[in-house]
Amino acid sequence: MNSGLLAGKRGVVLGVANEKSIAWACARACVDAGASLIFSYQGEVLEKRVGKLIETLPRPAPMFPCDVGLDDEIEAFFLRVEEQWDSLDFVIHSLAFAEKDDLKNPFFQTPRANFAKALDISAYSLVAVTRRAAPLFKHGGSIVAMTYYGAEKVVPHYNVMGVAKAALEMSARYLAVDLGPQNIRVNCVSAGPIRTLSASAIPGMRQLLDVNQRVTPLRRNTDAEEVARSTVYLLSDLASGVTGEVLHVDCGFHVLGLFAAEEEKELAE
Ligand code: NAD
Ligand code: IMJ
Repeated sequence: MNSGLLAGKRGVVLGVANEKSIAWACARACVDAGASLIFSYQGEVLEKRVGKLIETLPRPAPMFPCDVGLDDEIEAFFLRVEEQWDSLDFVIHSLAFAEKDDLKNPFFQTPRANFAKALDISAYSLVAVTRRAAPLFKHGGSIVAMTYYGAEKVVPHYNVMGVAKAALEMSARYLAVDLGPQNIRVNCVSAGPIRTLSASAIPGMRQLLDVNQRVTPLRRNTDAEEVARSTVYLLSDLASGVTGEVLHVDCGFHVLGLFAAEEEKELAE
């Protein structure tokens, strides 16, 4: 379907945990579009699971550990990438972390250490990874980071993750300016709510998805595959003039002021 858009390009995918991960949908779409990939995984628990998934791809792809909270692991990961390839074309950043309690309790209760960790893993990691990857982009490059509407407006329970995503989006803009002269583009994809591991234990997720599908302009929820196809676009030369952008792939939710569909129903009553 996207065949050829990424033909001959080499990319790194950060953030696959299981078959529902947005990173995994992106990986499949990238391979579909002709790219070669290297995967990272976080910790031994995920090694087996990510390994099994990679085996299902039509072409083999290496995977190496990378906890983005550790500079040494980022360094070791990119040394392994350099052993495989002499240049790189893209990076997909599809990871986030906040303590579970902080996605449940009121935002103002977030402890200092948890706030720092959420910002470190979810936002600073983009800066650290971009800095290490930049010298590998020998013919320009494209970086895409996953974000969410909770960066722009208050979403119940998103709390410190919203603050971290605001930092991620702004970091992407500063990185776009720093690296633009080297033809390295940095963009975000703001995905609508999708049932993944990171969204499963969230209080009220079922209701949110239910309301979301009734109120979005497209009258449905977003799926990981359409997020992946937009990611392929941003990674590809089709988006050669696009940097510092946040592309909403949320069935239009972000344009709403009031929930028009619900309003219509009430007005009709
Ligand atoms: P997921 O649980 O499948 O992916 C999250 C990933 O983050 C996991 O692979 C996990 O290993 C990784 N991770 C966490 N801490 C890490 C660390 N220290 N080092 C390395 N990796 C680490 O869930 P997902 O929904 O696919 O999330 C991917 C991205 O998409 C995240 O940035 C998330 O904020 C974003 N996003 C998700 C949704 C949604 O509704 N699911 C919506 C918009 C944006
Ligand atoms: C997460 C929390 C609260 C509300 C939420 C979400 N909504 C959505 C999400 C409405 C869509 C999912 N999302 C966009 C995320 O970025 C999730 C990040 C996340 C999830 C967890 C759960 C398990 C854990 N830590 C986490 N850290 C980050 O321990």
